[in-house]
Amino acid sequence: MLTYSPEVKAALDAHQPVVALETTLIVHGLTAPDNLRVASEIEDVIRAEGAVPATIGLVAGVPTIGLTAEQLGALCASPNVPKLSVRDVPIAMALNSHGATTVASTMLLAARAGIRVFATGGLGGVHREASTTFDESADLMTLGREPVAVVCAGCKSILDIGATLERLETLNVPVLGYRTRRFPGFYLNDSGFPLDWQVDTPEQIAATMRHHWALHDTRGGLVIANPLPVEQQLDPALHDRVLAEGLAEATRRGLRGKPVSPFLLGHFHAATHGESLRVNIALVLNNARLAARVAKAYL
Ligand code: PSU
Ligand code: MN
Repeated sequence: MLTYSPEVKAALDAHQPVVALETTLIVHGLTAPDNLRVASEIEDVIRAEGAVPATIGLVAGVPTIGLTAEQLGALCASPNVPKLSVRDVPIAMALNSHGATTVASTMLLAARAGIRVFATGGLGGVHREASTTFDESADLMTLGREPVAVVCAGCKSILDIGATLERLETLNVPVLGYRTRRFPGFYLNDSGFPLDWQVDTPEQIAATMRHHWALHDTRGGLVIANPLPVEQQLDPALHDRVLAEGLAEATRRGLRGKPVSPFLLGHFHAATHGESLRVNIALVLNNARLAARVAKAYL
């Protein structure tokens, strides 16, 4: 059902540390030509830490664990590559479609491949006005099910962060602040919401993973919340202004469902003249570095 790159297959067989990476972030969250360069920078950070990156996506209907540079290039170059959530994966397989995987569908495929650590930018979550639109990312449900630790900079600031944290609690998903007691706000170091738990080392994270899966028969994910250092964050005043404009514009356009997150990220990148792009790239690299250290500590 899954295809592996030779590098990832060899690493998994030899019980070496492997870090999963998603493709929606690359294909829909960033733009050409930055996206391909960033994809390889993320992989380089993981290799430099002594772990093996496994970028995940669908190539002509085949779920692929460890896309080659050529395969990633094809996903980035093909027009209209669908953003695949968990429920879309079997359909894309049946139709031999390319596909970019989200946090949710990357977790699903990573779990099937036996990969326990995954680095991304920000989680999906409960959208603002979800009480009328019901728009809650499948990332949350999937965190409740699939045994993968997701290293992220919190959830995207376009979301209802308080509601997202409440849902994670309901779903029994541990949320660990890495060297912080504040939930990070993606572009911002601090979302304004407190966390119950802080951990300070990859070993503490790995020990939590072991206990979680021992208690739950290897079911359910964990969130490792890894803030960008405050000096690298987006200027909070600029952030708040651009966010308000973007939300108003998304409403004006009547956007619903899958296009909402890519639209708002694109709006940020344009309205901040690339400053949010710099921050987005920095936080993903920061997460990749920590994820590699966690994968090594978990062995
Ligand atoms: N993090 C980023 N950029 C992104 C995403 C995460 O820095 O584009 C993607 C992830 O793939 C996440 C998705 O799963 O946004 C959430 O989309 P939605 O809200 O439609 O579930
Ligand atoms: Mn949605």
